[in-house]
Parts: sequence; structure tokens; C-alpha cells
Amino acid sequence: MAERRFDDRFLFGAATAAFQIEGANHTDGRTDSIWDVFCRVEGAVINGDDGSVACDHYHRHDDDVALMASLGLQSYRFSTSWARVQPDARAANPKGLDFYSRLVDELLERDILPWLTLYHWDLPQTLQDDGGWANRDTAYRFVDYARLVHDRLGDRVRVWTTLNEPWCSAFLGYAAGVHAPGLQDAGQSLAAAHHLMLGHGLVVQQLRAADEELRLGLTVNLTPFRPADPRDPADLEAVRQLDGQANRIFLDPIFRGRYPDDVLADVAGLGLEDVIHDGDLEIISTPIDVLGVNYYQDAVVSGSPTGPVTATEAPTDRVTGSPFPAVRDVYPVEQDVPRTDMGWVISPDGLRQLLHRIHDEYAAPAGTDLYVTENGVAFADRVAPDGSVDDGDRVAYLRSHLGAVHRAIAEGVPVKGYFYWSLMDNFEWAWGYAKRFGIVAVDYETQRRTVKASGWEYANIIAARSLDHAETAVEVGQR
Ligand code: PNW
Repeated sequence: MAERRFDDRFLFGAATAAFQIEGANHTDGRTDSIWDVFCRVEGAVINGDDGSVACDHYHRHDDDVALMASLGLQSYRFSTSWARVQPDARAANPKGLDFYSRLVDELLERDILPWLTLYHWDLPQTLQDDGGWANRDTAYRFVDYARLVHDRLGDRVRVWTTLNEPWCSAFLGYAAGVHAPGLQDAGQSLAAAHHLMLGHGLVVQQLRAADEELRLGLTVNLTPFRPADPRDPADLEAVRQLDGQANRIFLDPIFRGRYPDDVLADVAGLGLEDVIHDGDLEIISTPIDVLGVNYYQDAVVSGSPTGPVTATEAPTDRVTGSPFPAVRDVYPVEQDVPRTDMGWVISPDGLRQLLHRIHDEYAAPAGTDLYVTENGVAFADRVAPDGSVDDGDRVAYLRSHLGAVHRAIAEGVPVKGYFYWSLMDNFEWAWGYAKRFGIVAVDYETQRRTVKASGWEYANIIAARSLDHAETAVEVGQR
């Protein structure tokens, strides 16, 4: 087999998000976000964990950037915290902006491309008190915040993504209630989805007008759904509904300037059409330069009951709802494949197929560059007595998914880069610190960071720009 090399322009990185790593949530003027408040809700987060300390990255950013450099990362995808930059969504907080400015300088000093996400789920609580993303005004407030960050960092940060995973913000937050703000209201979830995209489009227009050289876009999490039986119309109907409410409800407005007719029909009566104003879809479909795809798993579904249906696993016994606001007769089908510590199925070929579809149907016609902005896995770590972490299962996950990206490229899909989620173990939302996604282990008692075997493997791949590297380029644990 030919060597699986990545060309010189392919970008290798790792990702994090502000709330999941920074801690220092009431330091230097930062105020509560919806996640600070949600963490105080009984049963919302496993073990009552919260983000007050997390990985203490706010105080350890310099060491963390040095760690990134030791792994040879070419880019670091991070998010800025709205409540740190603009406490209570009011005046700019110079100390909050200073923190991100130092971080960006440290990255640039080490030749690491800063890839900035403006919204990774931590809305200032004061905006939630006024309805959050279900309130149209939040989209305009998002522009004010984006402008503050851009005014300070725009001279050095060239790649800006507006939203991380609007599906999670809208539907896990407002319909399922497993994420902040913890609501279970289908109508609000659809309004939130629309206003998130409106905010995205407004910010793209604002930043484009400020500097036409910026690379602008957003990141969506996409889930491929496959029918249990491709000849069974009921199974195909289940796929249509889920694909509509997970994937096309975002992709079509952004790339085609309209909601899919079948999705509008499915959600009729839930108020989506009432919140769409004239001109909104033109704003939402403002051309973007980059589309980030986050991929974790795919799913097989059926339109007929398939035996005992296991409900979505929730971290605590708190009662949660469906993240799909309007599906009927949709049943998950057990796949006989290995699963991660999140219970998610491991399906690297799903990533290859997804990249083909997104390229063919959306990115290529729009001339938008495609990146994998998250892909990664939670496994319970086995720490050896000498402190090393031999996470061979994560090594296999990383290699198989990078292999899927490589194959997609070889088959003609020009994927421009890959970010592993996550650089380090961190606050995994409703799962608190119980789930570990990092290629770097974090000891939450001491804040000691230890590069896992997967981290050294990634360093090897990056150094060789190849999946078929000589294992010894970077000795595991020898740095
Ligand atoms: C993403 N789902 O979240 C986020 O961008 C990260 O912040 C997060 O830590 C990571 O993936 C791992 O979970 C998701 O239920 C959370 O389908 C839940 C889902 C998907 C993505």
C-alpha cells in the first residue's frame, strides 16, 4: 500500500473550549455564564462537578502552549469566554481581553496558528435571564461581543469561527435539557437554532466588513444516520427526519439560504416560521470560507420498534427529553461494534462518508474549505505506576479516524486539516470530570499534565506528516 502522507498544507491541531479548561470563573471580572448556573442545578452535572477550577488553564496557559509546541501542533482551536470578555454582556473587560491577547502572542511565538471560536456554549447568564438564544436580541448582542474580541485580536488572529455546534446549543440546551440552560421546550429550541444562525451570519458580515482578509466560518456537529434496512420505507423515513433535524436544519440555511421544506413540515406548529423575519436567510447564508465538521459517531435507525429501546443515557437520574423537536416513529438500532466510554459507537468510515457528502452537497458548490474541527474519544485511562498513560485504544481511534480523513482526501475530498478533541482531559459538560478525551492527561488534584501514548503518537504522525511514520521519530514518553 502507498504511504499515507498528508501534504504540506494540511493542518494538524488540537481543540479545547473556554469553559471546559480555563477555571478562574470569577477572577479578573468574569461573571456567570449559563454553564456556571447550570452546574448549580441539583443533578445537572455528575458528582456536582463545575468549571470553577477545571484545568486551571487561565493560570497555566504558558505551560500549556509549551506543551502544544512539544507535540508539534500546527494549530490550536480554542474559544473565548463571552462572560470574561464582556461580563454580564455589558462593558468590555480589559483583563479578560488581556488574557486572550497573551495566549495568542504565546501561540504565535511558537508558530502555532490560533483558530478562534467565539461561542462554545458559555452565554452570559444575564442574557439567559432575558430568554437567551430564544430571544432574537441575543443575536445582535453576539455581534457586539464579536466586535470587542475582533478589535483586540483581529490584528493577529486570522481564522474566526462564530459558533461551535449550534445543534448542541439549541437542542441539547433547550429541548433535551441535558445542557445549559436545561430547558425542555421544542418551540424555544427551534427559535434558539434560528437565532444562533442569525447571530452567526451577522458576525460574519461584521467581521468581513472590518477585514476582508479574515478566514470566517463556523463549526457544526454532524451525525450520519443509516437505515437499518435500505429497502424499508419506514427506515428511510426515520433517517429523513433525523438527518433533517440534526444536519440539514443548519446546513441548508447556511449554504442554500433556506430551510428544507420537509423539515419545515415536520416542525410545523412549533413556531419556527414565526421567528423567521424577512431577510434573515440572506444574512444566515452569507458566504463563509471555512466549514468545521465535528464528528464523533454515526447511527443506525429504524422506523419500526426494534426490540427494547435504550433511552439516551443521561449522566444522572435527572429526567431529560429528546433533542429532536419533532420526530415520529424513530427507533435506534443497536450496532454490534465497539463503543467508547461515552457509549458512542466507533465508526471511522462514517467520517469518510460524511466528508464526501458534505463536500459534494455543500462545501464544494460554495467554494468553502472543509476542516475536521473535532474528533476524539473518551476512554477510561489506565495510569501506570510510573505515571505514564498507555491509551492504546485512543491511539487506534486516532489512527483509524485520521486514516478515514486520508482516504477521503485520496478519493478527492480536499479536507484541509484535522483537530483532535481534546488537547487535554477537561470538563465534559454534564459528565463533569468523569470522562477523559485528552491526548494529555490532567491530574485534577495537582494539575499535573502527562502526555498520553496517544499524544506521542499524534506528535509522531505530525512530525512525519504521515500515518506510516517510523515509530521512533518521537519516542513514547521520552520527551
Ligand atoms: C462536542 N451529542 O460536544 C463539543 O464541541 C465538546 O465541547 C465536547 O467536549 C465534545 O464534543 C465531546 O463530547 C458534543 O450528544 C456533545 O451528540 C454531545 C454530542 C455531540 C457533541
